[in-house]
Amino acid sequence: MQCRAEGLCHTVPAKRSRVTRRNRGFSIIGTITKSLQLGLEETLSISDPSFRSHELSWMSFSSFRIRKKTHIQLQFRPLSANGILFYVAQHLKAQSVNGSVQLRYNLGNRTIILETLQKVTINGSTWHMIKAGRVGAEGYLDLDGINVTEKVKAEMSSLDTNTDFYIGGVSSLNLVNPMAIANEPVGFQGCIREVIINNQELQLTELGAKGGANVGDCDGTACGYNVCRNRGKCIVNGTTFSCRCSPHWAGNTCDQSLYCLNNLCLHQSICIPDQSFSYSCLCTLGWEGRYCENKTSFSTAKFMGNSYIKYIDANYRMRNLQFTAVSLNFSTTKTEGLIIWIGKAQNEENDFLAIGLQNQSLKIAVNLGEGISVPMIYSNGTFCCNKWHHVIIIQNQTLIKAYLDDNLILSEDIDPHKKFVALNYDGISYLGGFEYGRKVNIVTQEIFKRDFVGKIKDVFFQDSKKIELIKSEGYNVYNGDEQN
Ligand SMILES: [Ca+2]
Ligand SMILES: [Ca+2]
Repeated sequence: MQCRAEGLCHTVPAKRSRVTRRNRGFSIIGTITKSLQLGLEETLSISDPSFRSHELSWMSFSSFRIRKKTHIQLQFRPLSANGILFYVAQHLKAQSVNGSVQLRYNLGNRTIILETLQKVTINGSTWHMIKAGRVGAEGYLDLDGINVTEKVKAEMSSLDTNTDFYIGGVSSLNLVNPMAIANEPVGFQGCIREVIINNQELQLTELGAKGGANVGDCDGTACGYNVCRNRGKCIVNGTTFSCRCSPHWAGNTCDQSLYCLNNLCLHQSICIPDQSFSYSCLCTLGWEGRYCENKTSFSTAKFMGNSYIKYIDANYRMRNLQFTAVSLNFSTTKTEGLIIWIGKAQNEENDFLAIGLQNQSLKIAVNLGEGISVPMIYSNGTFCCNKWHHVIIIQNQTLIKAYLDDNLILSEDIDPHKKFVALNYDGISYLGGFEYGRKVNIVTQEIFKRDFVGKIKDVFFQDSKKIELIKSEGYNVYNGDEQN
């Protein structure tokens, strides 16, 4: 077994994968093993799934939040003209109907159906790509680059689901809501690969799935779609595989950069392979230098882009979450950037209070509950040229006040009905950006465009004690004290 950089274990020989699975304690996954023994005696692991419509054939995955928006992208190679590709109740699905692709969803009042004009090839020779979803009530469906959209009068705009995500079929077809399908419910026949839901790719393997039945392997070998990463070539080797990696990549699945293989990055820094046949080290907070070999300390933090500080509020449990106050100084030369994000930032439902720059204006965004407030923008400031600015944000239930350089620039009640009054930030705040690989525009859902580049100092959070930035978690943050 070998582990990828992000810590996901990837088992090469299939027999061992069953042991791993048993250790994880999923019982329902046993059905996949059974079907594998039935369908593919030689190949024991699924590297690229295939589904059979004459049997109940499906894979399931733990769902995550898709309430406000749902974006599904997947590739499929059909062998029949009807079948469920993706299903989650109550009630959203992309399916293939008589060779067209349909997206159906129902937010509570009526079922909306989008259907492609073109038909898919059903002889199993062609991979098709679907991008489908909805934002609020407005849906779109794109098959191989040709788009259908549907504007809907939004009486309802959120999708509440409580089932798993199903791929290729559903565990019990009589549970499928009749509104969600065109004819009798039928599973998909053919292969499916690269399923991405709200920027999160599902691991379509027996280790990645939560449950499933009668799933086969598309090419019938341990190779298949993307088993070898970074354009490596997969070579079948009995029931296992090996990868012939393209230049500059190494490891069993070609997921390790050759440049980082013997890197000299010190003190838990992250090795980043470089275009120019080299690498650089992203230093943990408190270290600097080419290989992060020099210890550093500072009170002014300098953010380079690709930098962040994550501050944990040790007193979170004692806080009155109906009242939040944050104060800090910043300077920058850029027109865009996230300065601070108070909140967990794990999914779209999490509360947050955020400050950043957009188009050289100060932008403040707050979510105290299920609705994202309209971001508030103050545009009279000019933030440039490394000039220091002082900003204070105060949340008192739904009343948001902001001061810039001691002038009150904002005083707004974001919800006079006071439906949600507490900022449940889970004790977590980010300065300048998020963890490596978590892009600001994706995590913030385009509220902010990029990481902060500039300096931040004198951060006060909730009380009168200045935060010692250097003692937090962080990466790629440098000494920004004035003598530097
Ligand atoms: Ca395969
Ligand atoms: Ca809240």
